[in-house]
Amino acid sequence: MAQTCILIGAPVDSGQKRAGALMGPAAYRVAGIAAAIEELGHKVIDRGDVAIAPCAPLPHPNPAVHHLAETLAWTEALARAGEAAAAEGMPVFLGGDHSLSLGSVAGMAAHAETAGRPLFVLWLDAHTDFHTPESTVSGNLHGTPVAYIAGRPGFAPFPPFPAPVPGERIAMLGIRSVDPAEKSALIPEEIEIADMRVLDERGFGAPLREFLDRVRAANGLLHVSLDVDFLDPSIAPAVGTTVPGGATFREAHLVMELLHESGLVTSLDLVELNPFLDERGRTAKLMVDLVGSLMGRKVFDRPTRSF
Ligand code: 4U7
Ligand code: MN
Ligand code: MN
Ligand code: MN
Repeated sequence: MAQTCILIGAPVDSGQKRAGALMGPAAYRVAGIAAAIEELGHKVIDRGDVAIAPCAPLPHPNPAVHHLAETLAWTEALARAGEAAAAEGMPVFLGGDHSLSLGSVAGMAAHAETAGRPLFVLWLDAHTDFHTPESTVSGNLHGTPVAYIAGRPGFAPFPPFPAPVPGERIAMLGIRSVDPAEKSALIPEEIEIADMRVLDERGFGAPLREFLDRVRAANGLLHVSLDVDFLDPSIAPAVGTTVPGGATFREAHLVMELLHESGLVTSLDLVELNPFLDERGRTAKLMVDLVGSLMGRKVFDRPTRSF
């Protein structure tokens, strides 16, 4: 089915300390993201980059937390831009570090409330991003969005998350780095975590299909958040937080192909690309290629003889 994709540039880099993530939206455009989607028969509207005004510093009881005011401003601006875009088509957020999902998913949650449909979230990441600003040791707020989305306390001065997403509606794939404070907070949660140990044994297809069946049964909206570090660093070096043992080229494409076949995805984040760390644009190009699979590129247009 032809869709309208709304590209929203989110040059956010306040959620971590390494410079370069703000070049992400430009790198996706240079790598041809619009053409890759249009060539599959969809319409693309590029809304350009969202911007924030200069911010006065905002202190936090956890002294490690940095760039709180900027991250708060991005959250509000992206929630607004995302909610407006969701009424017109499928928002695709071009990051920017993962703190942008504090805003993108807040916008999708507000949209889901208006639509009267439950929001589901698929987190494709090496990390669980389940810190709160109070629990983070690094102070990097790109490690917090899932806790915000799930409605964990400890997010002042952020606005309360609109309609927190219950754990049963969140799934994580690719996990292989979890801090102690995140682990203990995740224990009582119903969040489905397919870590790499599980995926090595079961593959990516089966756990993903189970989650997609639940989304379909609930007539849910599905937000997918794709962190570059979900991928193995050998194929995707342009990220500040590389963790060995990630998804391979084919595993990642399979995930995207299954998502396409499900027809369920209603919004997407592309996060954590740091073009300054890339090798001749290969990571940006791979991410665009994965978007192609998510939007319906396949080897054959009809089912081939089954094996
Ligand atoms: B990303 C970390 F300590 N947990 O809090 C932290 F390991 O968006 C990493 O998934 C967070 O890349 C990674 O800083 C955030 C660390
Ligand atoms: Mn992340
Ligand atoms: Mn990560
Ligand atoms: Mn990262």
